[in-house]
Amino acid sequence: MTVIVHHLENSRSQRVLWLLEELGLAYDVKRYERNKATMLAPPELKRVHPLGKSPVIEDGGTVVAETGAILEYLVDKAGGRLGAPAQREDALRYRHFLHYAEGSLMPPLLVMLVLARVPLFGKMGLKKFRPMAEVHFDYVEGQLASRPWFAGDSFTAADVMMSFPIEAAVGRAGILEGRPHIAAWLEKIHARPAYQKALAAGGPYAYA
Ligand SMILES: N[C@@H](CCC(=O)N[C@@H](CS)C(=O)NCC(=O)O)C(=O)O
Repeated sequence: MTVIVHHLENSRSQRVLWLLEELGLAYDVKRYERNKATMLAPPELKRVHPLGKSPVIEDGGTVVAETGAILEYLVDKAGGRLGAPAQREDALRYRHFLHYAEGSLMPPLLVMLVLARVPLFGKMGLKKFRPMAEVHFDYVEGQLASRPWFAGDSFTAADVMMSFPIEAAVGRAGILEGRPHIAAWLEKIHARPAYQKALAAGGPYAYA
């Protein structure tokens, strides 16, 4: 069954296209543009899922929303490829990063995005807030200094999951200075043929 990806330009759903390419699963992309003034998704997305956010996929009659849940669904569909590694420590790290990406790393980036748009006090808020975000950026750098991929020695869906917050952090917070392992990991993922194919399939993506 061909998976339909409801894909919003310049968004987290780029990860879904990338994983589909890595897994070699058949998919069609339904593209949506953001409202130019609010940057929100268009109302049509609410017809697919009540949250009206992207990504959302349809597979036959099944609708799945939330990136982490979608990636797990696709890994299952591909018979477990690029999913949890066999070794216990790697499998635990795999699960950790699958949740950490949206659960812990994205929230400070969202705060920074909002503060950057607040006139006057935003700048001051950003300065106060920055050290809290730095804890995360240093943590990620330390993890990538210890092993080549987030779960261990092999590329997994956890790397796909971590791509958007890291790309967003580079764009919003300029995190690469003094963090060579994040920079090297980004170079590696961007060079993957599946990543490049997904970029071509998805259209505008300001973070690559
Ligand atoms: N945690 C959710 C977040 C979904 C989300 O907020 N998606 C953004 C795209 S980056 C969106 O649809 N924004 C448009 C809007 O909120 O209207 C996930 O990972 O799927």
